[in-house]
Amino acid sequence: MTTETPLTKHINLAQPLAMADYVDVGGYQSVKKAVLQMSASEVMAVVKDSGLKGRGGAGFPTAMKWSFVPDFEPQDPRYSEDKYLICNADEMEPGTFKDRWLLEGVPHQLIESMIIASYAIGANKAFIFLRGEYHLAARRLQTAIDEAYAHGYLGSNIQQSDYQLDLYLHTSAGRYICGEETALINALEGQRANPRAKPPFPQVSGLFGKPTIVNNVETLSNLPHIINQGPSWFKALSNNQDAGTKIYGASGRVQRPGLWELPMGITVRELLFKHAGGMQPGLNLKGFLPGGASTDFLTADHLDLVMGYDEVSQAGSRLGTGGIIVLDDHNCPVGMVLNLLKFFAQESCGFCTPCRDGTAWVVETLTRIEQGQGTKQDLDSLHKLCDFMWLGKTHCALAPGAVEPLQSALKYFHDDFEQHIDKHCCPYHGHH
Ligand code: L3W
Repeated sequence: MTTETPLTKHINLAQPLAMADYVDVGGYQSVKKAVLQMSASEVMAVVKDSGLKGRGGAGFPTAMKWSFVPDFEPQDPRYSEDKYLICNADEMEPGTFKDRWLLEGVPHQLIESMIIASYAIGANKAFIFLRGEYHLAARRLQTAIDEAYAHGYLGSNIQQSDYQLDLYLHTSAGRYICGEETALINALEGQRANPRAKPPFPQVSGLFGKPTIVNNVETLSNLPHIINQGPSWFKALSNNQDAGTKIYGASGRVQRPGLWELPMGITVRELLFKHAGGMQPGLNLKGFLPGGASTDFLTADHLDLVMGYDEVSQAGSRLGTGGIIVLDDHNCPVGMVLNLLKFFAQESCGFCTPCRDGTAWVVETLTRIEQGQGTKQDLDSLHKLCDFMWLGKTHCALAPGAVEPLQSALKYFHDDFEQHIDKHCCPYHGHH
């Protein structure tokens, strides 16, 4: 356990560190160490030992993902073909603002991180796929990229090594689904942002059909610190078996909504009551989504839950992005789920029927219930729709993600749904 905050200690939202100041606090040291003193496979081995897992929502082990990039023999014609690294900065999960903090506050850290990752996987071209609305981040990233080229950290012969990397900033056209890695790749190619079928996974056939690694901003931002300070240091940062820190967040009617870099594996209670200051006066915690809108609700019975990948999954939800969305006892759970499902319905790419029509049916049904015109059959329909939209029946994870808050609300807040139907109105109406 630790109080170290490697990812965020150099954040300055008013004016991020320029190259000279960033180098003064140890910035880009990891690049020199990696490209001048380590082989790509040594970098990969250090990251593997660190236990770093993806921070975008899925928690997939980072070095394992990298290891799927094919290592062609020199005589193979594919040996000299491009490989790509893409930073997924298309942050659009409701309740999730952690990457924006890193992008606006310490853009050089991301560039440094992307050089390390690109070197490890043998990529000479890398892209930042940035949420379209993140205008300030776009300006600050481009300034930092230009500085990195000017100081020999990007381009050819990085720091007099024979390693070359070009880094491009691409701004998204603005759909939630553009953050799904294969839809992102389609968007970057200039195609419509529908997800692709997996397999093949992007690690084997991604951008322009070439091996491609897509990693989240927060995941990548750990790399310089892992290279500089080693896997044991990284593992010791956490409270549980997951290594490192996590940027957790809290939104909803807590005293101090915000973002905090904390040891991986702190409890929900510590996050919501110590850091977010507890509930606003007169309100009680009724439930929460642990990591964005596409996770299952948990309740006040889960306050001692550890916010780690396995622990939250065992409780029936997912750590997701670690951005907790809080539901209080004066807010209508049906209204909250309706609001979330409207988002998913709007953001469905429309490619597969369960998602395109399922999310729309759920919105129609929930609207009826919220307005006091619902029936018991509507509740049965919602349960059936959860089944129709579940994993394995859809083209990608969007609809199953939308099902998570819905199915868990039906489970934990069943009485609230019943009351809307029995009383022919929203019982919370006027109590906000
Ligand atoms: C090779 C296999 N690679 C998995 C790789 C895969 C990907 C990574 C995770 O969605 C979740 C989603 C949202 N061989 C592999 C493999 N991989 N199996 O591992 O893959 P996966 O399928 O578990 O998840 P995903 O499709 O990447 C991510 C949830 O995150 N979410 C949303 C987050 C949104 C943001 C944002 O807006 N910034 O973070 C929150 O919980 O619902 O379930 O790279 O290639 N056999």
